Amino acid sequence: MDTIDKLRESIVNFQIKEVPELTKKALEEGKDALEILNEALIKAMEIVGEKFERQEYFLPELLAAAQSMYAALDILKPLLSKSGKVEKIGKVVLGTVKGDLHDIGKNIVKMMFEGANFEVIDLGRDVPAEKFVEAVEKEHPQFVGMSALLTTTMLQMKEVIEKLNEKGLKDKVKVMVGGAPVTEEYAKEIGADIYASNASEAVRIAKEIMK
Ligand code: B1M
Repeated sequence: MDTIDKLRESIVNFQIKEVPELTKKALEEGKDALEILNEALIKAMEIVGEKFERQEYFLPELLAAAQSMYAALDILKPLLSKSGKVEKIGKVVLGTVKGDLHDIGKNIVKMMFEGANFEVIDLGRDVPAEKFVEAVEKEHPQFVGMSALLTTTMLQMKEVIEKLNEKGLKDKVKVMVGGAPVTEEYAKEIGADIYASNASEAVRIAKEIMK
């Protein structure tokens, strides 16, 4: 078992005390921060989700695993969002939609955007449609990004787009959507401009648009 495997296991088993040490060890061994994120942290949360579905894990375990993941993410954050002093290449308003408390994916998207030199206005989680619209009005971003992890809350994305339309703002900003239940098809159906299945893809597409 290499260090990445051990780190993944320690997140799945919420051994939060071991997590910082293993994360630092993986970095010392020369593992790339992005590789650690994808192979240990994100994979661990997939396994945790499967255990929840099989009713091996319940809410407290989900939460403990999420806390363990954050213990690793805190160490990786400066490496993932390291941005030079060069001018920002664009602005993104980002949040998890109303009714949804899942913010790990949104926070990873934020870090990756910051790492690519975008300015990110983070609205947090459980963000009502009006707040997204207000932020677009005030901040004039090139992108508004919404994350949803529940099949029930992804419907909120449509509401935000409708409200942007009502205010005549829809053509002034590119709407980006993502999160586990969201699909390219759904994005098209609700009139979103961009669908991204993961954080790296989200940033790659945004950078292409800014060119
Ligand atoms: Co919950 N949860 N959860 N949960 N949870 C899921 C999502 C679930 C799939 C688990 C399962 O049943 N297998 C299920 C949803 C079922 C459904 O709707 N289809 C579920 C449920 C049911 C619930 C509750 C309803 C449980 C209950 O109370 N009975 C409850 C809801 C609370 C609420 O939101 N109102 C709940 C609560 C929680 C916790 C609070 C305990 C915790 C969240 C802690 C936190 O986020 N701070 C939690 C967790 C941890 C999970 C799982 C296990 C892991 C989610 C995660 O962080 N994944 C999850 C299982 C799963 O997803 N398989 C589950 C890692 C993260 C990096 O991935 O967020 O997908 P993800 O982000 C990716 C991409 O999707 C993409 O990039 C990211 C990185 O590459 N991406 C974007 C995300 N947003 C993007 C935006 C973009 C572009 C790309 O553009 C803007």
